[in-house]
Amino acid sequence: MNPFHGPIRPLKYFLCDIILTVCCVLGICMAQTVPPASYGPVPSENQLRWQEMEYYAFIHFSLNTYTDQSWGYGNEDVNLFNPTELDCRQWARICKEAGMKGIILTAKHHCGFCLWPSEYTEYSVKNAPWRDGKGDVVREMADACKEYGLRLGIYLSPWDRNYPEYGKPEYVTYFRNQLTELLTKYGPIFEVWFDGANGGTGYYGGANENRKIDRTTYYDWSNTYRLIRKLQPDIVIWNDGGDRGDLRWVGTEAGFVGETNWSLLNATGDVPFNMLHHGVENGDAWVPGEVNTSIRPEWFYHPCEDSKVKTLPHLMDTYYNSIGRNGTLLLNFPIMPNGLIHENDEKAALEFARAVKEAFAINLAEKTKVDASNVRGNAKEFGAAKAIDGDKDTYWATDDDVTKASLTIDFGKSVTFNRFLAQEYIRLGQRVKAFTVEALVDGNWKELAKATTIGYKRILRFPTVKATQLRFSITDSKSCPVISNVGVFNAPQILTAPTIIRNQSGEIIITPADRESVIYYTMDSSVPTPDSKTYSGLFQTEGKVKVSAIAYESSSGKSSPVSHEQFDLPRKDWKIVGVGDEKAYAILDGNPSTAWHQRRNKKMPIDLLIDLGREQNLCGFRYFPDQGLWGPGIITNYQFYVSDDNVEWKLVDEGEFSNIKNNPLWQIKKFAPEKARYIKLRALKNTEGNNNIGYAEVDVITNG
Ligand code: FUL
Repeated sequence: MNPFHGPIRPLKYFLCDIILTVCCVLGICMAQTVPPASYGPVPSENQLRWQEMEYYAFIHFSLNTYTDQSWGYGNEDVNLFNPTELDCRQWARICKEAGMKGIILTAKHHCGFCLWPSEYTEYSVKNAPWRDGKGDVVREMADACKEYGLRLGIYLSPWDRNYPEYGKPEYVTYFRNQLTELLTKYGPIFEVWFDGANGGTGYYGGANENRKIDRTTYYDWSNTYRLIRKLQPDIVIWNDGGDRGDLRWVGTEAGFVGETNWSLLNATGDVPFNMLHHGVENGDAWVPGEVNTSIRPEWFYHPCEDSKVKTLPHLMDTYYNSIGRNGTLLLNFPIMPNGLIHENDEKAALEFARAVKEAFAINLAEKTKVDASNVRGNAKEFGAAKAIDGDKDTYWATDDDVTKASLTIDFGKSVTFNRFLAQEYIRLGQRVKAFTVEALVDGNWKELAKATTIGYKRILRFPTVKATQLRFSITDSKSCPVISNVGVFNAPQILTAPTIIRNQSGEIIITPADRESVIYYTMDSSVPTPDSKTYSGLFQTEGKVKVSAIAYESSSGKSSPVSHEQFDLPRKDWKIVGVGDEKAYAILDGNPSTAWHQRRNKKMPIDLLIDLGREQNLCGFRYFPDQGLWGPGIITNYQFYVSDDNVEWKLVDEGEFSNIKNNPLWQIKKFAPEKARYIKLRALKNTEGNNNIGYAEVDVITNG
């Protein structure tokens, strides 16, 4: 009887079936040993080369350096420019020692002053006393970069507050002529940087007026880009000025990109903040994020910031939140009036470089036993071992239909670690949408971290753990995952400086970042040590005070950097007048993370009126804008009034808070001394162009 209940087939057909089946199986295997096809947009060679640079410098230097301004108006005297010790080799040496791969120089900032002797304007180094008008900072920078093996980049501000024709088509020709000079006379340029700022007002050859342009059309970017790519085919274009370049701004100058960070955007259409910050998951163009931030609060040099250079913990956070989140890091050095980088900035940059090197010195994943839940076609060339072979051009990949897969690292013994690093092979696109990291501790899997995108590089931090195995599980991916590298590290702990605030009652509150450390503080400007006073809870102060504090960990004997804060008058008796909202006192609570907004139905100008309780000797004020990312209502143009009686008001200061939108720092304004009991901060304009005004803190500066 035929067991298959069908007609009996000749033996030769069975043989054919077997051969066919074997061929099919082999065929599938062979198809799967072909590398994965690319998925979605992929980087260009220029973008890849740029991404692999990871870390490079910004240099801010111009006439602002001599006027203590953030943005020059365009009428500053060229004679101010006379750096007596200018040495681009010092800048290059520091950048090189700091592990950077290039330098982007502000060849022209918004004030229009040119650091090279442009033949198209008189507003340049050629009319400055420096080197008798024969100097060229761009040339010296290019030579120094060459000597130190660094790549050179150029910042050329599209907004020019000096040029008389700014706003007319003639300026676009001028701008392109300048670009041509910069892109033809100084060797290879790796990146060109077009700042999007356009405050409108300026000197403009003496017109002193407000000039509005449409940033999406005025510069005719497509033709400008064509010119750039013709002159420098290997360049990448950064543009925040209304047209998609090769790279994108990440929506903040504070030094971080979103935890979810796609290197994609849509080639056309608006790019609101959330897209800049996170990219667009299904964007149709490869436009990766560059995190630009300064080593001090401001971009240009201000002597008052010599003590505000970012601390090691701050810079390490920046590292993890930029390079560790699929971004590059563009870290700025402001140049001093003498033409050098300040020693504090150098020290901070080198300390930062040492700490990064130390954190990633030993990859515990190297030479371990790795295994993957799925390997493309079971082929060795796509096996898990390719993710730990130190070769950026090999990768672990799965079969095409797999979007969830895990890779397990068996250390073969118990090891201690607190960092995990992963890299996708981005030549084939960015794919991973979600992943977890677990450790095998005492025979049980324990989740250490959960994250979303990977991209070129993702680094996760978690509390130190001791484990024998680590499991990296991709839980969602747009297409089969392609992982070129994984790493496991044990980074030394770095203590973060405590925060110090004084609340409205005059109480000092010191908070450590790490709850287990002890706080020591001083109030006489001396550096606190474990022999200083121990902070055991808030304490009352009167009058002006200075507080310095450290966090100290007795088990390791390590201390944090020192925090310093200086407080003017206590604000106990201050009253916010006429708003009828208790929440408004967030402005006076000393806490920079709480804010209050004026009602939106008010019309501009919008006033904030404060009764100081009694007459004070005023000589300035401070404004700290709402730090929120959404609709912070930051004041850009202001007037400041004082009064004895809340009836007669005197205008004592007015102006702009330059660059406050991108860099919402404390704004400090001084004016000629005035005795008064009432103050009024009048907002004339905000960053969003509406009538919502936000304040985190407002304070006064007094004489005596
Ligand atoms: C900003 C500018 O307005 C700042 O002055 C600085 O140059 C920074 C890098 O970009 O938008």
